[in-house]
Amino acid sequence: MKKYYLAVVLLLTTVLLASCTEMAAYNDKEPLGPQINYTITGIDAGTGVMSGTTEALKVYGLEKDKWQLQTSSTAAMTSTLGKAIKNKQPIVVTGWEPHWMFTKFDLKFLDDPKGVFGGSENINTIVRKGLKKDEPEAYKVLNNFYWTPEDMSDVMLKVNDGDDPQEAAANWIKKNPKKVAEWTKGAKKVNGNKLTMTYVAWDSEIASNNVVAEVLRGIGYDVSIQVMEIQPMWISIATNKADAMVAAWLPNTSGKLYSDFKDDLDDLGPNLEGAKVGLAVPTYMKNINSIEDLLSK
Ligand code: PBE
Repeated sequence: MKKYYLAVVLLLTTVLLASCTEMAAYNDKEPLGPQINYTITGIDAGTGVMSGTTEALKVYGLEKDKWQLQTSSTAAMTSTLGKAIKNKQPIVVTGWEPHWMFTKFDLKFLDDPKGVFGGSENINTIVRKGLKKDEPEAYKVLNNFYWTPEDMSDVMLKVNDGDDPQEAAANWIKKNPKKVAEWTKGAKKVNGNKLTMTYVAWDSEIASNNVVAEVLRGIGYDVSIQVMEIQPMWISIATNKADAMVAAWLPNTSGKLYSDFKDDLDDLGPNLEGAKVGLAVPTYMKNINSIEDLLSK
């Protein structure tokens, strides 16, 4: 009987030790690839940052070097990132800004000398053809909507801290009456006209979409917001199934979808400037500064 217990204890210790070595902190004396199984932690398939990363794997020769991209979701990616950072472990993620991951964690974008992810981006507001004629007041507000990365981050952080998105949006509106007054300037009140906005459940778009929807409700619209995947979101506007979206990352990240659908949309231009997309790592990975540094050499 005793022997049996001893065997169990030994087995458990081995399992524990094995999981400990797997959870090792980042070692900058060793190549990075083997430490993280040559894996970049990604988000939902079909997004611009995922296509960009797939392209980067080819362009930088990372694919040949065994690197791969793991598909998941924003929530799973940020949770894995948070755990890695807590234990100073190595990790490479698909990153973008504005996002609270850059506010909550010490992260840096990796240099992209081959320009796969492009530079600074805008987020544009896109509405369906005919909205200007059918709902001129909503069109005015959507056309005027413009805020800064800091504004968007404010709302995102509140939601990340547990606020309900609609409530976080309403609070931001209360605190920023001047900005909101500029967006609603010249827009007349309406009486419960229906409006549909579509969005993808990225933290950035949960913030922008809820703020714009609340502002439109403020002038009397009955706004429904519908969450969907990225491609259906673009199709919903191009086929007049929905009225507006505020989530077009251009020119690069949503560039392919934009060129596919641009003839069937009304592009109202940037609602935010200074967004960015790329690969990111925690700052304690001091010797990893460029996508090229991922290569084993
Ligand atoms: N994102 C957030 C999106 C656009 C907004 C960077 C995850 C994408 O990659 O398509």
